[in-house]
Amino acid sequence: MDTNSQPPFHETNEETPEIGGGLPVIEYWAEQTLSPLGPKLWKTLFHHSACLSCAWGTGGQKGGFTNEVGEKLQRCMKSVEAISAEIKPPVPAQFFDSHTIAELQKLSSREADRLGRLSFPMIRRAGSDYYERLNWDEIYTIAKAAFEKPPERVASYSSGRGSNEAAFLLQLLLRTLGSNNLADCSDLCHAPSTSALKEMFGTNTSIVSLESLKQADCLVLAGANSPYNHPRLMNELIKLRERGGKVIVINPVMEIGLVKFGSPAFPIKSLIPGSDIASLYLQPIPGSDVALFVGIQKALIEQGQIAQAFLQAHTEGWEDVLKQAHSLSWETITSTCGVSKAEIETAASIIGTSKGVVFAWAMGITQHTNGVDNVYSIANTALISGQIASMGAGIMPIRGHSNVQGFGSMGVTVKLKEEIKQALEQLLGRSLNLPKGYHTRDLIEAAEAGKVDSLICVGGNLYGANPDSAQAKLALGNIDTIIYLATKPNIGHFNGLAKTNTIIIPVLNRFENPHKTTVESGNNFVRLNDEGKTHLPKNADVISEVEFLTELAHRLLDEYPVDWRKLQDTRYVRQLIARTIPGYEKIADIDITKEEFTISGRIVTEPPFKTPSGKAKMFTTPLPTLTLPQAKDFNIDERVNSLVLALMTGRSYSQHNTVVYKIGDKYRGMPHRHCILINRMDAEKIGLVEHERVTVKGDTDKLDNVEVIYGAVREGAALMFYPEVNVIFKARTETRSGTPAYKRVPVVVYKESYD
Ligand SMILES: Nc1nc2c(c(=O)[nH]1)N[C@H]1C(S)=C(S)[C@@H](COP(=O)(O)OP(=O)(O)OC[C@H]3O[C@@H](n4cnc5c(=O)[nH]c(N)nc54)[C@H](O)[C@@H]3O)O[C@H]1N2
Ligand SMILES: Nc1nc2c(c(=O)[nH]1)N[C@H]1C(S)=C(S)[C@@H](COP(=O)(O)OP(=O)(O)OC[C@H]3O[C@@H](n4cnc5c(=O)[nH]c(N)nc54)[C@H](O)[C@@H]3O)O[C@H]1N2
Ligand code: SF4
Ligand SMILES: [Mo]
Repeated sequence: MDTNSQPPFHETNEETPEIGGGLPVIEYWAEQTLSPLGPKLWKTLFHHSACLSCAWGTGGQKGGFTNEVGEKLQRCMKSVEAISAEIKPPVPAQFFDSHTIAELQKLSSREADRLGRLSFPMIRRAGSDYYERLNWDEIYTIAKAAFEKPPERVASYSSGRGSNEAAFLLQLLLRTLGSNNLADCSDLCHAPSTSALKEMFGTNTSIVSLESLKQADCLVLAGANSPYNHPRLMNELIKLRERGGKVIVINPVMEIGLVKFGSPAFPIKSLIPGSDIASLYLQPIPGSDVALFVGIQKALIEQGQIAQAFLQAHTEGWEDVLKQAHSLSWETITSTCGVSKAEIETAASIIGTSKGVVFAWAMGITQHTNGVDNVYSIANTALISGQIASMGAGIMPIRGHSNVQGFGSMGVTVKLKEEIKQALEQLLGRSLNLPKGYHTRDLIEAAEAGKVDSLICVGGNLYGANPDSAQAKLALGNIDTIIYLATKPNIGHFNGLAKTNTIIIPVLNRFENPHKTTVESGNNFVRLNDEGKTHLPKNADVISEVEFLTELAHRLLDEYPVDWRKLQDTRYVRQLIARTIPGYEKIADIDITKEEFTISGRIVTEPPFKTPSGKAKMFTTPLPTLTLPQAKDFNIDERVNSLVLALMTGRSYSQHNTVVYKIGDKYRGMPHRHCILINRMDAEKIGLVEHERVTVKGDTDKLDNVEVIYGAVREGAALMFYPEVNVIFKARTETRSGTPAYKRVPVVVYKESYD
């Protein structure tokens, strides 16, 4: 660390390693390579398809280990983790005959995933204690009847692992039926980024390419735990530091891998000693990033680092944004964000004096009731400093699932782009005046109110991903028919049961499909996945997502507006995509040229922006009022010694969203999932010592017997893992995007038995 103003929040426990990444990563590769599944794993790694795991993106036609700019050895252990889970043997057929629903409901996320691959369709009928095998005739009969219900009462939910082709077909099917209820996991994730970027820049995604990032000499990384969730971004940070650049990390938790990271991509200089990552590490109060960024803006003004000419030429609304930063007092700013003026000034002077700054962020920014304001405030900072729209500078939301962005581009969203709407209208030969549509939270609420009859889930775990698990269960239980398309069993299949019929359709994944598919990375690069073969035994009764969706559509709509069965050949889907989806023109030739491409109109290396006026639109960002309830508001006995904290909920080292691979998180010193990471000072306030067991209570439920772990988290805040923690709190959402405030959950912590 090359800052002297280190805040006092960095004490970790004795179990925590000194660097992120490092040798354990290599040990994991070795362990997996030597396991019985090792040969299959390596075959899959070399298959020409995109990495399953995160949206940073690699693989595709250039081979499993090459990224879009041709660099080799671009594959991290998270991709191994994801593949290893997918190449597991099938769940034995007799397993479901011999385990009741009640037994299945007791499985943890990890146990459910470890059962193996799903390899035949199943149904759980109303009142039955079991999932039983089902034949395709009956599946389509039930599914057809379900989706013939009034269009406003049918819906879909999707998760970003499927292909662009499946996503396109899903939205075409729903919209042809007259439904706009296309809920998607992005509603729980980057929807605030999409919303803010669309308004400010006229585009929904990152405007920085990987090539451009490589020219930056400063990266601001806010609310992203990249060593865990986008590990190859760490290589870019290491290279940036090596060329003399600076990294500013903004995160209430001092994540060890953001301080020092040992990367296997640089085996000698980095892997064991570790490379310095953060030049400056700021630890704001959870949910206060707007105040911190307004503080940076204020310091930029005071340091004379405002790009006045740029603002005048290329932006609108800048006067009010500058006025806000100017007029807010330092006292208000620093007391809201909990970061000192000196540190904020240091951040501003790094940003003001760097040649190219990229501002990147993830869930620590979006999952708040003011997530959209958070994104505005980051983009305002980029604009004010003129650090945008040139090579090496700009704004870069770091996306989640490996094809979540592709789902959005294909129109799987309740906020359909005007261009896509018009193209669909042409295809349908009628106007598409669809109702508002349910995003994920609206879907849960509507289902709870009995307004949804039928739901198709293309991947994901709607039950496990939502806050207030009891509400999610109840809501899903009000839906007549739910059809889950999935590769692996998860807790949602057992707890998210429909009222009448719950059907699980086992699907092929990206490297097994009998046809080619495509996906889009967070850096706007489209990759082509070759055909593949499944390792599942010959008698496995699995289907591709594309085949299921087109067959269902054919049975519902015959040949309107397209010959659906013909679309089982995905080349035709790509032709439709080329005609319908802005920026995707090049997909029309991809089957012939094999040329993967950057979507046109996304990357901005010089103004104008993509808004109608060509100017970026700036918005002022009110500072949040970050109060917490009092212990008595949680209805606990006042004699109990307790502490109210702002709980951040997120991912451990070895999990992918709701799917847990390993129970511990060694880099945070958390030995299992039933831990709360808190600051020692907070623990001592109520007489706790490390490893003691406490109760953590939210506004819906509590978890008992939670182990206290001391961590480098700032005072007043704490961290726990989802999906388990989702039982204890209700959704408070960002109103413009519907995204739940997973990163600032008010909880009370106490010991159950006090005399
Ligand atoms: N291996 C792996 N890779 C993944 C995933 C996975 O589960 N496993 N999930 C994928 C998906 S869908 C997503 S969305 C991404 C998620 O990637 P991330 O966004 O990196 O994941 P999170 O664990 O949610 O945590 C984000 C970080 O935000 C910090 N944080 C919490 N509150 C605040 C705040 O108020 N302000 C700031 N500045 N920081 C805060 C937390 O301390 C944490 O370090 O990763 C994707 N990649
Ligand atoms: N408390 C809390 N809750 C959160 C978050 C948080 O940070 N804190 N993060 C939120 C975020 S960012 C997200 S994105 C959501 C994630 O929510 P989801 O996307 O709904 O959940 P996943 O756990 O990614 O879904 C995993 C399942 O997808 C299925 N699957 C995997 N591959 C395929 C495939 O190729 N095809 C099909 N059809 N199915 C497949 C498997 O059955 C697997 O069990 O969770 C959200 N929930
Ligand atoms: S960083 Fe993401 S895309 Fe790259 S190999 Fe790792 S999980 Fe896959
Ligand atoms: Mo996500």
